Order: sequence, then structure tokens, then C-alpha cells
Amino acid sequence: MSRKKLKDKASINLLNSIKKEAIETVWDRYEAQQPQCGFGLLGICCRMCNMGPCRIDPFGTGPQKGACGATADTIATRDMTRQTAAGTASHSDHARDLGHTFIALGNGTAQGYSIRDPYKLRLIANEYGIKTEGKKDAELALELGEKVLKEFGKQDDEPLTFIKRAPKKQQELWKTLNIYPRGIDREVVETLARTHEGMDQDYKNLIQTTMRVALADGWGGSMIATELSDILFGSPKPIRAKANLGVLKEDEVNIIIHGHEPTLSDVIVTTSQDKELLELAKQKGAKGITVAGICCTANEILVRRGIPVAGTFLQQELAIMTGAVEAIVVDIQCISPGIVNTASNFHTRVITTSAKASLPNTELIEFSEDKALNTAKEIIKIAIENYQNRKKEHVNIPEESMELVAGFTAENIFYHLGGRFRGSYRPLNENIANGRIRGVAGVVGCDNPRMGSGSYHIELVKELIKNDVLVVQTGCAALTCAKEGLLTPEAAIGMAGDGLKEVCKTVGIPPALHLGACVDNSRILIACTEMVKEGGIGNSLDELPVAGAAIEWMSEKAMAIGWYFVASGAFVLFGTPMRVAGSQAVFDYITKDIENIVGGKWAFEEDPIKAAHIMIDHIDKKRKALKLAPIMYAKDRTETVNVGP
Ligand code: XCC
Ligand code: SF4
Repeated sequence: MSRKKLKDKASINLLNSIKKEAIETVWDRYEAQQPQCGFGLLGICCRMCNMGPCRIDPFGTGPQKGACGATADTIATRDMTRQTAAGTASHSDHARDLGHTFIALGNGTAQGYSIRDPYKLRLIANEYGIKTEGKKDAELALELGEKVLKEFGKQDDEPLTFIKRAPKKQQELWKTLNIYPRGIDREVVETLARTHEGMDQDYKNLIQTTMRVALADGWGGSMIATELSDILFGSPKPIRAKANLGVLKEDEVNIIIHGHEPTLSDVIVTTSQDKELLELAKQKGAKGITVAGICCTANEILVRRGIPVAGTFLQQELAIMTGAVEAIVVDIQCISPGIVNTASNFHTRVITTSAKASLPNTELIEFSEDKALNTAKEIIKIAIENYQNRKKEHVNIPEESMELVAGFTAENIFYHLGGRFRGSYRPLNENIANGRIRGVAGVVGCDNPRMGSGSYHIELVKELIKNDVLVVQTGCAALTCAKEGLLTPEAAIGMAGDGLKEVCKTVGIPPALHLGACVDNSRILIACTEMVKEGGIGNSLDELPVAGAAIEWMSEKAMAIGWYFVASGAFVLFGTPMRVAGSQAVFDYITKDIENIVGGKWAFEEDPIKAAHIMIDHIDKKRKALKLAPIMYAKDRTETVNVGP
């Protein structure tokens, strides 16, 4: 059933041919879970203490309180709050590791790293109050690394460095509402404490905590990860590459890198070009070494180095099923345990590299900065040696791979919109104000068999660009749309509305811009802030004609992202609700009332076309409030959905 909505040809063909060999996939396991627990879906099951587990009867005939007296409001919210903290923790722990890499680099103990964007190093060091004059890169890296790490354990109420970038109105609001985040770790710890049995039971108070811990992600952990990665691995520039399983090569050693951290994958990419290793590959009968990415690791090395993308989250098992992958090297996050079983049916070696993310029955080759090059070499050698174990009869690489352009950032977008000599957000703002572009929408997040297995992203983006909405993307949503050809300048010609098409044609950009990995949603915050600064389309984030969606969201990280956008004043749409629908009060609060408090709010809609029009209606509502010009080439929208005043 769930596979019916999967539209990716490469995946469908591969799955159809593999079915005979009876190897289970995420779709099979998802089906086996049906029907899923209604209490779980509604968020009204609590396991917080050992008087429980308790559940609330959704029909009102059974118990309406847990043993301790907790209601559906408390139970549903408390879980969502904790999940959001887990999301913040994931992005922020990733950022912390980058801080350590900076320190190692500064101390001269990091192997294989250098500062690829020394200009940005100085910019960010300045922002952190570090004197940069006359200092060498390494010296600055050390100082910056130390300062950044302090942001995590900070005990005073001094604001996080990057949150000072936010528009004045948002900062004032966050202070008044007491959701201005303090130390990043402190917010995560306090959230865990507040959600312990017998602590915060008031859902409004819990939602306040949710927003504070999420803001510590968006303007804290995630933004730090983005900025440090740019400094270390180079700020992205528009770059052409290819995506989908067809990037794997029949006559080469194929190495998949999967997860989230660029620290290892970047060194693997470099090392894969090592003469000695290429020679070894030849000796083993391979023509070369191909490195391809999955999930956000793919995004990190795609936007900076143009490394091909093998696939999205849902394609991790499929990549192995091509029978042509010598090693799948994983670091952290979104690593499905299912890959171990898949790999056991082929010659593929599963190599874990972080003790924080280990998988049973796999080998751990632990990665650390001081021996990064050696580790990368060791891993690539294992893959090369494994090439001879590949079984010809197993090899089944789909043909599909698609051209794409990636590598846009908050800093470089305006070069493209304004041309090299008019570098500012003025052209973007002007084109929004004059109605050529309706607004901007972020379409981000995971692909999920519960929804369209990726296809919802595609339908959503097509509908948005058709209605002159410029789309920005990150995560697996970006990779999904890349596979469909939506991240090419040509896509604007066939698919975009007349206004958006004009802009894309003039500047030569795709109608959907790839902004990077999931931590790089922070780039969207910065871009929106720049739009406010430029003026004319809103004086604070909540006034901008923008909207965001993670229609196929899956991970807790997506919840943290969604919440930091809502708290920052944005309208955020998920395909299916977070697990709070068992409380009408909470559901109404986050989809309606909260807009009067922070300016942003949630919407839940699974149908991608309806979802697009809910977003468009929100954008139009903002345009109306700003008295912007009518849409220049307006078409009648038959799908209009009313989302209130
Ligand atoms: Fe994971 Fe970032 Fe989701 Fe993709 S989009 S499935 S979180 S890899 Ni972040
Ligand atoms: Fe039940 Fe309350 Fe314990 Fe939750 S905290 S399991 S509702 S008794």
C-alpha cells in the first residue's frame, strides 16, 4: 500500500526486481506495523513513570486521566516537548563536534583539515568578539572553537551569539515571552527536567519550553553547525551534480557515505582520489572509486564539492540492493538499522564510525580528527578489497540519475538575484513587492512511507512554483526534488508561473534552490532576516510573505526545526500532526491561538496540492496585510483553501 505512492522510478524498478529475493524493506516493515497504535498516534499514552503506562480514552468513555492525574493535554504536550529537545540535542551535538574539530585544528592535532573559507572565519570570529588582526587561521580557529563550545554550557543569561542576528521585534518578543534561549545544553537539560513526572503539567507552559529549546537549535546549534562547516569545508557556491542510484558505477568501487557530519565524509572524498588507493583499485579490477552520499551527508558534500547523491533517507537500503556497493560508511542520525539485514544479503560492508551511533553486527572504525586521514584510508581500503566479493549476478544499478544545481546560501543568493554588481536582497524584495514572485516557501525534511515516500514533496513544490512561489530546500526534500529535475534552471521554463519564470530566466537560477543539509535550515532564518533588513516586505519575520513545510517529516529533528520556525514567526505545515491530536486544546492552541503570541503557527495537511494552497493562502494573507501589489501574472486558483483572516 505505502509503496503505491512511491514515484521514484529508480526505486520502483529496483524494488520490483528485488521482491523475488524476498529481502525486506522499510515499506514491508511499515506495512507490518499496520494498523498502528491509535493511542500512540494521538499522543495520549504516557510512560513517564512506573505507575504507568497510562492511556486516555479518546472516545471519552474510559479514563480521562493517568494514575497521577495527568490529562490528555499534559500527556500529549509533554512528549512533544521532549521530542523537540531530542531534535535540538541532535543538531547541537553535531555542532559541538565541529567546535572540537576547530580546537584540534588550532592545536595542530587535526589530520587532513584546513580552513577553506578564511574570510568567513574572520567574519564569524568578529561576531564572537575575537580580535582578528594579524592572527593566523589556526590561531583564530582555536579561539573560535573555544568560544563556540562555551555557548553550550553557558550559565549566565547573556544571549547566544547568533541569536543577536534576529530582527529586533523577534528578540523583544522572545524576551517578553520568556522563550529567549540561554545556554544550548541548559535548554535541553531544563526541558528534560521540566518534563519529568510531577513537573510541568500546564500545556501552555510546556509549549513555551518547547519553543525555547527549539530556538536554541535554530539560532544556536544548527546555525553554529552551518557556519563552522562553511569555514572548515568552504562556503557553498552554485555547483552542478547528479542525483539518484544511477550515479553508482558498474565498473568502479562504490562507497556510500551516509549520515550527517561532513567531518569524515569530506576526508573520504579527498582520500578517494589518492593515487596509491586508485592504483590498488585498479589492481583489484576496478576502473576507479566512486563516492556517493545519502541523507544529509550527501547534502554536505554535494553543496561544497559536487559529489553525486545516491539517494534519500528511504533509499539507504535500496543503494545496497544495487549489489554494487562495496561499503556503506555511516556516522550519525537517520541510519536505519534495517541496512544491516539488507547488507547481509549482499557483499556490502556496513562500517559505523561513531560510538554514538552503533549498529549490532557491524564493524566500528571509530573516527577522530587526529587520525582522520588514516581512518579514511583504512575504510577505503576495506571497500577496495571487498570489490572482488561483488557478485556479477547481483549487480542491478538503475539507470536513473538527474542533473541538478545545488550550493545556494543566504550570502550568495543575492548575487544571483541581483547580478554580480548589485549584490543585495533588493532585487528579491522588489520582485516580491511588485508581485512577480508571490513569496518564498521552504520545502524541507524527510521522506516517509507514511506519506508519499518522497512524491508529496514533488507535487507540493510543483504546485508552489506554478503559483510563482520561489522555493528553498534542504534535507531529503531537496534530494527528492533534485531527482525529479526541479533543481535545474530549465525547470523554471516548463513548470514555473510566468512571474517566477521571468526572474529565474533572467538570473539563470532554478525555481527551487538547494540550501544544504538540515542544519542549514538556519540559512533560511538568515535569508529571511536579510529580507527584513532590506525592507519593503515586512518589518519582522512574522510579517514576511513566506511559509514552510516538511510534509513528509519523520524525525524529532524536524519537530525542532518546525518549532523554531513557528517561534520565529513562520507558518509551518506538516503532512500529519505531531502526536498531540488527542488533545483538542493543544491542537487548537498550536494551529490557531499561538499565531497571536509569536506570529507563527502550525498547519497539518497530507494532500500536497491542498498543502500548497494552504501555504499560498498564508502568503497571500501576508501580502494583503503589507498592501503589496497584486500578483503580476495571476491565474485563477481553483484549489484555494480558506485559512482564516
Ligand atoms: Fe534525516 Fe537530514 Fe529527515 Fe533526511 S531530512 S531523513 S532528518 S537526513 Ni533532515
Ligand atoms: Fe501515568 Fe502520570 Fe506516570 Fe504518566 S506520569 S505514566 S500519566 S502516572
